[in-house]
Amino acid sequence: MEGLVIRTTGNWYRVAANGTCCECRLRGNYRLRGNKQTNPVVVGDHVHYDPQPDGTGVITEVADRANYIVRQSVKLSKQTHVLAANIDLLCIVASMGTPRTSTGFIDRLLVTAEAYHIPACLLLNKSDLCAADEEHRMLQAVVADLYRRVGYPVYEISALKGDGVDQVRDVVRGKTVLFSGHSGVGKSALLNALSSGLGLKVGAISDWSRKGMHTTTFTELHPIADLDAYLIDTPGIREFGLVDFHDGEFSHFFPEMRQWLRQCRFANCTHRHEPGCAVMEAVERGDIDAERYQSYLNMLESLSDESRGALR
Ligand SMILES: Nc1nc2c(ncn2[C@@H]2O[C@H](COP(=O)(O)OP(=O)(O)O)[C@@H](O)[C@H]2O)c(=O)[nH]1
Ligand SMILES: [Mg+2]
Ligand SMILES: [Zn+2]
Repeated sequence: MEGLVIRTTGNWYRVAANGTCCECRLRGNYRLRGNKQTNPVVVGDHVHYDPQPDGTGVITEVADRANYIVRQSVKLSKQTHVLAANIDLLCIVASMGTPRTSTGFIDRLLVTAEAYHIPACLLLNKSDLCAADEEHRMLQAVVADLYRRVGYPVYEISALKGDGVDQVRDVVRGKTVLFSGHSGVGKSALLNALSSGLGLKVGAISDWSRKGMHTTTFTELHPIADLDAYLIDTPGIREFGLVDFHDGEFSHFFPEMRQWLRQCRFANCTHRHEPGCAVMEAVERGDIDAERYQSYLNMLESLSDESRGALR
């Protein structure tokens, strides 16, 4: 049987096929691809499985992935954690209210999406709070403008009031979409607003889970028949480790930098301090946003920290 992995918990994989679900295990001698990945089967994987007499299944094959998105499972460890596979769109859910999402965090997710060739858009949720909060309103306007100028679609929405939800429905229609962002920004509330039948738990975040223990949380893919879509709700992400990156690459994952890269005096310019750097000149002219450039520098910095850590 062929099916789609919609949920993984420990050694069990829930596989959807022909409108039903089968709880599957991985064949005992299944060879892990590489040994750096902690999870061989993830949500979004297409698998082949053999039904067993007891109603469970045994996964015998995992189809090649069109793409996947990875994060580090533990900071500074070499192990990586694949979040999901075969994704058509990454929706970054952010909030300028509480909790406030930093542009640095948004940039890390965007760079990750660029690196894995996954189109991304930004959903600024909790827009209803703008009316009563001047700071929220100003911040949201600045952030929306920043990412629109880079070229990313930005939607200012309210999962609570339903504002902009129809627009998001059109964006996700027919796609497999990964929703990502910190705990508490409203991912589950948004998915519920997109599809009334879902009934996901909203706001049920206890203090200990905020501190990064993700033993009881899991990534789940929800088939939404009337949207012909698969929506993936992730547990809140605190850290997004930059894995599989090399120093010179980052600038290519900032769309607004790409056009200047070939004009730097040195072919191996890191755009930090080199004379004749076209990127730094573009920052000075305001053609590249200073905050985005700062994110770029921070990523270079944390990359070297992370690889130093991995060497220990
Ligand atoms: N004011 C406001 N609150 C929201 C909105 N969306 C979600 N919330 C609230 O934010 C909290 C976290 O929502 P939840 O969906 O659980 O966030 P998640 O951790 O990203 O899944 C809950 O108390 C929600 O009621 C919104 O658009 N406006
Ligand atoms: Mg949630
Ligand atoms: Zn340069």
